[in-house]
Amino acid sequence: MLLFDDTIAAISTPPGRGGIGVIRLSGSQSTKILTKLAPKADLTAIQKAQLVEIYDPSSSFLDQAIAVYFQNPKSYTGQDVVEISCHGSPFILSRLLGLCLKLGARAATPGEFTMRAFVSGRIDLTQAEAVRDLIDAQTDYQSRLASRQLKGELSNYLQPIKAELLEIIVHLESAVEFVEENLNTSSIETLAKHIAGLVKKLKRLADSYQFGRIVRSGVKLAIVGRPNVGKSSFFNVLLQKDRAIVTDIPGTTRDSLVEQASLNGIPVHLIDTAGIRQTSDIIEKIGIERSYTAMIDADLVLQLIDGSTDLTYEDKNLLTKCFDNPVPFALIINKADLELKVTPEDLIKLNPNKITEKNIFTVSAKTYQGFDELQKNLVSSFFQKDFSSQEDTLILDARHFSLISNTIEELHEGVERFREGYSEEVALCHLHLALKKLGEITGETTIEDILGQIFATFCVGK
Ligand SMILES: Nc1nc2c(ncn2[C@@H]2O[C@H](COP(=O)(O)OP(=O)(O)OP(=O)(O)O)[C@@H](O)[C@H]2O)c(=O)[nH]1
Ligand SMILES: [Mg+2]
Repeated sequence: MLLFDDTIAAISTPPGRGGIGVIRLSGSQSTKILTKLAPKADLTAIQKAQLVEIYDPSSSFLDQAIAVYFQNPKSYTGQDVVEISCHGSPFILSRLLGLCLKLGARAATPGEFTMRAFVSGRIDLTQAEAVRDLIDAQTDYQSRLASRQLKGELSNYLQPIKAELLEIIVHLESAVEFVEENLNTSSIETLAKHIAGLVKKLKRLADSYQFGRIVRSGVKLAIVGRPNVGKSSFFNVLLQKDRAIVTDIPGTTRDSLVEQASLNGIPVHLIDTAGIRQTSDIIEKIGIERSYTAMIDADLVLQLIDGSTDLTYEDKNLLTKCFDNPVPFALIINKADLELKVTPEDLIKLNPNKITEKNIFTVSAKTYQGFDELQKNLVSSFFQKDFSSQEDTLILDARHFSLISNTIEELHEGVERFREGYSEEVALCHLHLALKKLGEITGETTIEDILGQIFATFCVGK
């Protein structure tokens, strides 16, 4: 077990000037350090903000600050914690931190406060990871999911599964102990059914990772099409700023442009590309090569079509490339403010196996019509289930996904060994492993190396 008998200190607010800057201390020396810095601090004022005068013990008055003392175990880390909110001058903050270190604290490493919270049992590992995700969240949806996990949503989902698995194991262990013969076929099938129920719940979680991964790291969306169909105009609408140059001259965009945006709370990396056509212009040719590369690298390709004119050879040629590309695609009929010459039905007819109503959107980058629908449905239309509109528990973390997949494998293995007539000990071993893997998600069973890796991804002071 990790032991934390030293006191750590860090500046918990971001670098640079600010209205307020916070120094945080955690450990048994926290109050001693506070009284050395602020001799008049009242240590009986627990969890109460108090105005204190901070002195450099060897010289002079430093700043007026608000100090709060959280007595253990009722603190973020479960230890004595002191937070000093002083004026947000980088100079004062670094001087104050220097004094804390001189008075016996050690500089905290990234995530060390949260690691202490985990080790003292204040939060489990999924909640600790949620703290990091909440700080890193860049969209409203990401932050909502992180706060749900912080409240223990994933742990609560897993808890009954773990309890049930433990019950199965205990039952089997006692059967092994007291019954001489192997389990009979009907008992094995009852067990298999029971385990299949657990696997179903775990599989639902594992399946949600396909979407969760995207919520966490974002989707790469490549906007492609022949020249002048309105790719750059469409890109600008999604970005909500006039980023790409738009003109009525075909071949305006020469090089791929990448910008970050958010679609219904999901982060997206939008790529505007050069219009694809036959050309002898060397610069344009290089740009078009990049458009093809963007199509291959993307998570989702959006082929824009100018709905106000008939489909051209170039449109159809590019469509064939979309069919052959392993990346999923959607077709956007643009310029819907004009009379439409291309309808979704026309496109579906071209290849009903590959084009369905689900992957066609009709919009106007001029009047913005159709964009609400597109924002709402574009990303989720590529997943079996619309996770974004539900309050379902999602997994976003590769670590959780891998442990849940391992658990499912061990459960399958266990049942198979029983069916194949192996000794109960062998089959039970897989069920124990399954339980261990589940425990690793919340941190009940874990090893220090993994903790080090997880907390290293945090910021200092958290
Ligand atoms: N009426 C109408 N015109 C549009 C719409 N979207 C784009 N346009 C016009 O179509 C022309 C081409 O738009 P762009 O956004 O530059 O097209 P592009 O596909 O990026 O073109 P390239 O960069 O040349 O490949 C411009 O004159 C736009 O104003 C739309 O929804 N409706
Ligand atoms: Mg363009």
